[in-house]
Amino acid sequence: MIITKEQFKKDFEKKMLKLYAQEVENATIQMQYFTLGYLIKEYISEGWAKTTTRYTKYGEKQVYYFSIEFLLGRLLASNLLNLGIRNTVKEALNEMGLNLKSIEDVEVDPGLGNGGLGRLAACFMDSMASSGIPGNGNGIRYKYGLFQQKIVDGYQVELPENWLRDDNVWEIRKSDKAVKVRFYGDAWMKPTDDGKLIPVHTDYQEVLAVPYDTALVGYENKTVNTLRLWNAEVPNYADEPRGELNFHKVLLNKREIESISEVLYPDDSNHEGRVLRLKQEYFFVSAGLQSIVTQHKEAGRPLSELHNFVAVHINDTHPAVAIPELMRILMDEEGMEWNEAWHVTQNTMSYTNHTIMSEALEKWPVELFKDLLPRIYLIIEEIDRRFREILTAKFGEQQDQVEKMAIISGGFVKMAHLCIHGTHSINGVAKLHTELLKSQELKDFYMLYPYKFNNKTNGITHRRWLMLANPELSTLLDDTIGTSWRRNPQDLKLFKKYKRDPEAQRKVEIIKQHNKEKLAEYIKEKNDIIIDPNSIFDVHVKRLHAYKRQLLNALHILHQYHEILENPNYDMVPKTYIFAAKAAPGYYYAKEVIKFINALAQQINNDPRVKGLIKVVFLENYGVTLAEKIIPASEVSEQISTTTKEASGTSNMKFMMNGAITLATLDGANVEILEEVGDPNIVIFGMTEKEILSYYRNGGYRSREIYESDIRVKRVLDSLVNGHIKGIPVEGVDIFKSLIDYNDEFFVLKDFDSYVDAQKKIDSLYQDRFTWNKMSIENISSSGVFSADVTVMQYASGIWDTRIIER
Ligand code: GL2
Repeated sequence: MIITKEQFKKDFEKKMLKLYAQEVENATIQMQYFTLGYLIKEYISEGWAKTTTRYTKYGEKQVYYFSIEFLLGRLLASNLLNLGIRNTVKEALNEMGLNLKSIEDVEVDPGLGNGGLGRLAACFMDSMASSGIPGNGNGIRYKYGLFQQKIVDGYQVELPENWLRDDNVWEIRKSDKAVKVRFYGDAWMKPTDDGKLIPVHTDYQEVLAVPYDTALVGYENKTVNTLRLWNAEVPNYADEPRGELNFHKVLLNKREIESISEVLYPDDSNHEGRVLRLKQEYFFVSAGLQSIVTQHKEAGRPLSELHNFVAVHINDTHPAVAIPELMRILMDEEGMEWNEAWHVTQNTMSYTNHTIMSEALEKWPVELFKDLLPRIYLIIEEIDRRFREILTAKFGEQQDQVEKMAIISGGFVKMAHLCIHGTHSINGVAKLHTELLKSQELKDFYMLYPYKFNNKTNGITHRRWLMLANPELSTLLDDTIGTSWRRNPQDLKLFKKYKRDPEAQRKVEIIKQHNKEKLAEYIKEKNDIIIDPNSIFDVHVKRLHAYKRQLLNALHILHQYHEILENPNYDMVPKTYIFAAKAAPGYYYAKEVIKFINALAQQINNDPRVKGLIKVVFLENYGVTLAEKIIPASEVSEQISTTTKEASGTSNMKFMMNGAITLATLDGANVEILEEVGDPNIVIFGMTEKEILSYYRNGGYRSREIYESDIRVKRVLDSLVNGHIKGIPVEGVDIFKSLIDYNDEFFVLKDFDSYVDAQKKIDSLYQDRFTWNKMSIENISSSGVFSADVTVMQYASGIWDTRIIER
């Protein structure tokens, strides 16, 4: 949009008066934030309304991205950016004596996601709007987002994240679009006089799903898409027929009903199998599908053509009940026959798999499922029965193969199997991951439905992760290669030819230095640790999980510590190791690793013998906002998961885009990063996929042998249990045991030697400034292909079959 500073100032003053009866000069920073937020929402609303009308009028195929998480991050800055008015607003505010950055810092970061999966959904939303794809999000409006993490005495403590405490300026409650979702009760097929069977569902509990819509503003285009998040509420019983009123029951159920959208499950790697989780899943899926079908009908379109107008994307298996739920709506409510309903459903739905970790694969006990969703269960039973027919036709006598692939089997409903059978497309999130799905985890299904499988490597939005997070680098890019990269991130490759240019190199280095200084200030303020902005900033930020191997990093730091203690003349490039990670509250081992890292930090940072050669920092409460501070200041990006375990990773892409050098195993999208930047511009270590798979087939390796034969490993591990590292009497022993007695499931010791070498390589590369800066520029300029704009275009053409309306 176009607005002058003068007009903006007028609007701002007027809005402030209206909201607070206050002159700008007397407004608190909170008032400034809410005034600006509401004003920007008004600016957005015209384009939003127009986009909605355009979609309905022209019948463009709509994508609905169903996801149990949307980790958006703060919206004020990104809305201003995408509207194209951030500079004008900044200057106008300045002239009024206000500071945009401080105002932006008032916004709460709504943590409606755990990590990569939820953040990917948010990047896709931004990219769909920016690429003119008619794409909507559908999810849950959790009252409490992911817990706030405090570190107390080195331990993680969780506090509730009440992000809705103050007003949320971005959402609009749409009570008139509320729908009802049914749980529990009895469902059966009742024979009719003319010999048919009709479904009956009685004694159910009804929950009112009220949508809250948030605008998703496209970058300097005319598209404003919608993220619809559902809130669970008690239905208004005044609307019920009198005979069915039962206030007492309703009030008793109030707590139970509201708990559905109360809190996000804080575990991203474990399927817990709790009934509340299944309730959440069905709740937002049913509500979303009901509203989609209603809209489709209101537009006067036949339901038999739903799939020509609507694509529903199932983000991981959490929304898998969308398959039987759409069947239910089409058959029970709209009277469609099974075969036609199945055709429409399969062609509407597509599914992304985000992990090969078996503990994360959802399966629900039949009894629990049947009890909560009796009608949906009946439909799944029928889907399973028909699927078994297909399987039997293929495998004949091999009943064990049929059983293995069935949807309901061994007393469980297997959601991934449901997704594979019930959709027309299944994709992995990086080349390696997709290959592993096809050759290992989902091999049987790949043999059955090879045409359904495809890869869509993840991506990130360069608007948030470069333009907003790293304004200085963005300006340098504008000055050097022009501004086309802002619209077409693949144009970042134009920067490549400057990799040897002394001036460009110097500027990239200065910008990194500024960002490091800012982070150093933040660390001083938050952790009261003084770090050297001239040291290497080596950064490991992501969820804490054994497979992500923060432990390998920490053990290496401990090893370096030993080296320094043993050799007072030890020479190394000073290094600051920065960690940030939340652990799932019930993930005991991960929390022990957090304590270990903090104990290590405490000891090393306060040991004068280390002479400042190493500093270790653990920043609390990792989330989108913190990532925006850390990533632009990073020089080494730790992507060191056990090969085969990280489906893709996305922070690896963000770091690369900000000029950090990736220190990585050949896992997930790291493989593709290597392909893009080339061998000299990344540091790879560790076991290959083939080696890992062969060890897994043969029951692992003998970690004790490494402990006994490698004196560095022995020295490190012994100091976990002999009191050398203070403050971890229990944790040290548990970690020791996990590595030695339980045979090091994630190959930490097996990769130790190669990691030590890789770290040495980083040090020597860093000392050669020309080489390092050149590598940094190579990384920035090769990062464009990892823009989510590229990824969503591939989804649009390869899966959803949507047209791009405008850019
Ligand atoms: C994840 C994968 O672990 C991660 O590698 C991937 O980048 C993201 C997005 O595809 O999905 N799967 C998952 O359950 N979470 C992830 O981050 N939480």
